[in-house]
Amino acid sequence: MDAGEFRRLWNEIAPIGRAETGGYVRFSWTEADLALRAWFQAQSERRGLRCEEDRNGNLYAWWDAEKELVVDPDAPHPEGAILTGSHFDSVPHGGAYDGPLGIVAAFLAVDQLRADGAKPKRPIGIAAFTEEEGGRFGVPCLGSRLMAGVIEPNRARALTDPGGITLAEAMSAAGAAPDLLGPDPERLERLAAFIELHIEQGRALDGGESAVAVASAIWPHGRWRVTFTGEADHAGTTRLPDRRDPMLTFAFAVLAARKEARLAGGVATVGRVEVEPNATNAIAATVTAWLDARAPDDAVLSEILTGFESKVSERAGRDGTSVRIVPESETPIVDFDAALRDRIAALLGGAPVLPTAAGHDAGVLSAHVPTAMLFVRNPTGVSHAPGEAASDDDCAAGVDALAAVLRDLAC
Ligand code: HGY
Ligand code: MN
Ligand code: MN
Repeated sequence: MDAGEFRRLWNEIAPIGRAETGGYVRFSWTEADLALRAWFQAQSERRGLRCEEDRNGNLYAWWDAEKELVVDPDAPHPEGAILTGSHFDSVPHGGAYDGPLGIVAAFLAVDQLRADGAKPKRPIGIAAFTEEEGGRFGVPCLGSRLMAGVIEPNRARALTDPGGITLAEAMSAAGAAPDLLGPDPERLERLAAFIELHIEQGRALDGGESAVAVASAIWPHGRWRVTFTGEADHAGTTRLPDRRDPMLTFAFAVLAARKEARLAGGVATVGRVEVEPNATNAIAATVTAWLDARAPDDAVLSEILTGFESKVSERAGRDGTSVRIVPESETPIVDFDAALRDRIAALLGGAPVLPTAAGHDAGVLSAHVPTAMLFVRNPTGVSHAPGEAASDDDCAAGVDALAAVLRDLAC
């Protein structure tokens, strides 16, 4: 793949959802998302691919309409389809590549296969999964979790964004049908494999020979909503001994999360907080914070949470406040399909094999379909922030790798 060809297609979506910060604000079912969905459909049509949207709002572009591929239009292909793709949505002011790189690379990989005269023996699909980051409605990989039946549709419909709009309202406003949300086992059964290309969210490849790596595993991880409740009062006239200030317990909790993670060998982050009434001259009534914790294995993750809960409860007792910890999403360790992993690493000339602490739709699907991930070198290692970067040459190398994998699996 020529780096210039990558850049030309990449530039078609680069301006969509870009903020003053240089980061991206691409939340599901917003104007930016609808523009990206329209772009996806246009790319499908431009290539004569069959574009469809599933009951959960995930998009697909299928290379299966050509006569030699269609065994029976109403029946699944006997050998199953090969699906690739990723997601468009971002965290607030996230990087350009996390998600969209896997979709743009997929369209270019299909172009490359066609230019080479490849004739797939089974359908090849490109997916754009909705709400992978959970940046708007709070639950990550929402589109793939709904498809896999791991989140209850009514809970999903009622999820709200920071402005109080429910997923159902946002979908209806965008012309989608929230009543259809739900498991899609038939669609999963039609898949023989899912391959997600993604920017590396770290610097393991930086300075090395290879621009592309293969994923081995996804760390177990989760997010918990922590509500600290105290007693609202005057910032000036309330004596210190009389205060029940939830901000104190919150501040302790942020430090406790970091300490428990460091001691146990994992990571923990509090990057989002809401305060009520959020007034300069009033002691807060409540503080709501979100804990993101991840670890190399389930036991370490559990150790972090157990330590966090006990330390914070003890501190709340001293502060005269109360604390409620509610899990919003928990993802067990994902070990990608070993045979597929090794087949791809060999195909790519012995590409490095790396674990990741980032969650992906591939992680959700791996419980139902043989799944693999390709990582493209990120020289800054930064992700979920404007500094996320990848060179056009490395992105083009990612396209070449994805095309080789699709050729190997489908042609
Ligand atoms: O948060 C994650 O790990 C992923 O980027 N959605
Ligand atoms: Mn991400
Ligand atoms: Mn991602």
